[in-house]
Amino acid sequence: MKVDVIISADDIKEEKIKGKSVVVIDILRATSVIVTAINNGCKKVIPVVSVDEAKEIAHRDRGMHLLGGERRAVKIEGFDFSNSPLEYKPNIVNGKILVMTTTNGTKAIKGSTAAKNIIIGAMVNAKAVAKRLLEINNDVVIVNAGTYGEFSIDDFICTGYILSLLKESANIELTDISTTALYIYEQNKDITSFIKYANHYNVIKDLGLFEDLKYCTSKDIINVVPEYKDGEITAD
Ligand code: 3SL
Ligand code: MG
Repeated sequence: MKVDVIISADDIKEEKIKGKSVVVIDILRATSVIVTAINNGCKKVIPVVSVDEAKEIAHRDRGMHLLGGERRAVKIEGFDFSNSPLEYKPNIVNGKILVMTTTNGTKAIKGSTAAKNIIIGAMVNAKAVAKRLLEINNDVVIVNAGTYGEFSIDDFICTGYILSLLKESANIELTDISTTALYIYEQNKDITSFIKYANHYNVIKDLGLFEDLKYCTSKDIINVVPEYKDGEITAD
């Protein structure tokens, strides 16, 4: 099993992901939201790139749909929820469909459609993601959503954690960038010692969202592995 890494949504190339199993990671905060919502009973998540598309889908049946996401890290006007995973509680999401648009995360998911499978990963479900990848046993590309088209430390360290979990149970072939992600994780297993240097970590911190940061950097508190297929994210 070969594992490669793409560093931002803007760097996805079809030839790099075609036929591969992709894991999309945006721990701050889109994929942490998706994993949490699905774990809390959300029927499915529909990721879209634009605000207008999200509103158009949700307004087809406003009672069934929740509108969630962000622009510049804050709630979008007319939306029900922001991009804080802590808002997606069981009593809010159970049985509902979440239509979601975020700056980088939903863009990375929609940009990965040439892949064989698209798995939604975060720190909160990393162990479950690694287990699923071992079951699938296909070459993997870990797509980091990044931030505004740029490399983001937060997604990269989560990538390193997933690589460390894969390495524990399988003989994996690493590209140089995968080796770098693994190395950085191994030097910073507590996560925060390195993530604190990420620009986006400090954007969320400056907004006072300390609980979001604590939650999104928690390892393995959720067992579900959401998967994107035909425009929707669900879990078995
Ligand atoms: O870019 C994204 O997809 C978001 O997760 C960013 S934010 O953390 O909600 O600002
Ligand atoms: Mg992010």
